[in-house]
Amino acid sequence: MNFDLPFNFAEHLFALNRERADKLAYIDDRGTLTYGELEQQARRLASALIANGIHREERVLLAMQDMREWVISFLGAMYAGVVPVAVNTLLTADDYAYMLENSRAQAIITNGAMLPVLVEAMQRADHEARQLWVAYPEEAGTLPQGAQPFEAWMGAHAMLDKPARTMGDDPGFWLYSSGSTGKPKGTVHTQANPYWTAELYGKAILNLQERDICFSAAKLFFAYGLGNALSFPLSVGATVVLMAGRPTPDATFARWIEHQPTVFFGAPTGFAGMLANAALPGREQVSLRMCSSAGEALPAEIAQRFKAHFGADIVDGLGSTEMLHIFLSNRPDDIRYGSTGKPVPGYEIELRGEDGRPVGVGEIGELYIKGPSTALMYWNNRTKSRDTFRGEWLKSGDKYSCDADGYYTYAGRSDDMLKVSGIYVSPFEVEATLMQHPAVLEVAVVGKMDQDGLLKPKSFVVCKPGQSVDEQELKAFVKERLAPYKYPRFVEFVNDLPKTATGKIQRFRLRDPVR
Ligand code: 3SK
Repeated sequence: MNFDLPFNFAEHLFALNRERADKLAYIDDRGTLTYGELEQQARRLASALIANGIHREERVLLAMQDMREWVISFLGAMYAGVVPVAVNTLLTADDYAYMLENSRAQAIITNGAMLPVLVEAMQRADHEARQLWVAYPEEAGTLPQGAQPFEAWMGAHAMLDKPARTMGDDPGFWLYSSGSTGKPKGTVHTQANPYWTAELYGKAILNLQERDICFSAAKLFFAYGLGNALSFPLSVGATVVLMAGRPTPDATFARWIEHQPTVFFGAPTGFAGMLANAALPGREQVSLRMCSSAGEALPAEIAQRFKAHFGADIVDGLGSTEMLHIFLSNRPDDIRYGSTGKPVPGYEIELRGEDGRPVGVGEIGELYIKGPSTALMYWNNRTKSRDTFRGEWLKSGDKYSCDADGYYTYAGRSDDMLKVSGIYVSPFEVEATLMQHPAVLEVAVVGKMDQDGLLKPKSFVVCKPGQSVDEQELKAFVKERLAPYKYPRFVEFVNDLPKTATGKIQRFRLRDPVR
């Protein structure tokens, strides 16, 4: 690919697939979309954005559950040079209010089930969104004034005749990345970054093929899901199964049986939950040839049990929102369970000690990555951008060791973040929420391994004198105030918390030892 010439990722995918216009690109909960229909509808949406006064490089908030309209919106916006800001669909109105203000999105594209929380966010935010387009508005009952049904809005426009003349380095889209302190960071990715992840990982490592049917438990708004269910399969002409709801074992099994995916993308918590479920289908009922896992380190035992049952390997890798996808991974033909494998060709990895120098074999160091899919920056956040994007290198925040054979093994985070079911959770945010409960005096949140060797938030709670509260109430209290996946799975009541002489909580004394 010559990136000195204009490059538009949406046009790149459409051109690759013009010869298979009648082939199914997507199957979702309501219907199907061929490659030809995808291009037509995305280019109509591109026209609709422009006709509604949205300009190149302006942002639109894409807050939608996984469905065909998500992909049409994302690629349609990129085709027009407009920047989709794809956001987590599990958040609170306050979170969306922040993202609307931070991104200065000029419009919102959503679906009916998400409308109430977005309307609340719009009421709370000092935002610039002038338009609101809603897929499946019937899910929401009535539309607020000024909102338009997605279908009618897009359908009223002809296809945009040509893509915006973007370059590979132009801003293409944003994803939000969370940190242990502060607000989520708008991570600005280029038009070319998804091209690189598809070439270096989807094709070169996973060897995805046109005949594959891909199904990702991780949703499209995650960097992991975006590669799994959009950039990778559309780069080889494969078919994708999308599901709007939570990837519970039952919902996943139903899709495995009905649509017979050949490649499934999940996270360790999901694999553990499926293996423990009585309805686990038999090997002969499914067509899985391979699975991919990311989000948290995959315990060897889960991968071995899965392989024994289905005969398919789980290929474990490490990626990040900032690098857009996986840069360190096992290979389908070279798997060492319990390790994260080796660097993906095209990426370089260094493990650095406290002095900034590379560490020796077997020693733990901070993981730095260099590669072509690195984000440009965190929007409007120079301090955090400087700390993470260090010239050609990116500081991942993970600790790893590398053995004499070149295999990398996870050794924990360098910040306090917890990776829970593949999603970052800030212990400080959970602590601040628990502290709002009238019976709570002090609290500390740390990670604790569950019986599958997977990390979950655990809170140690000191109650105010003469007061008490039960565990279920505290869990519900957090679920009502934060995105529900952040709630502490374990609660332990204690009389006091371990502290330094200066009164700082010694979280390390509450933590499980790292695997
Ligand atoms: O969590 C991961 O390992 C990951 C993988 C691919 C893309 C993004 C992320 C965060």
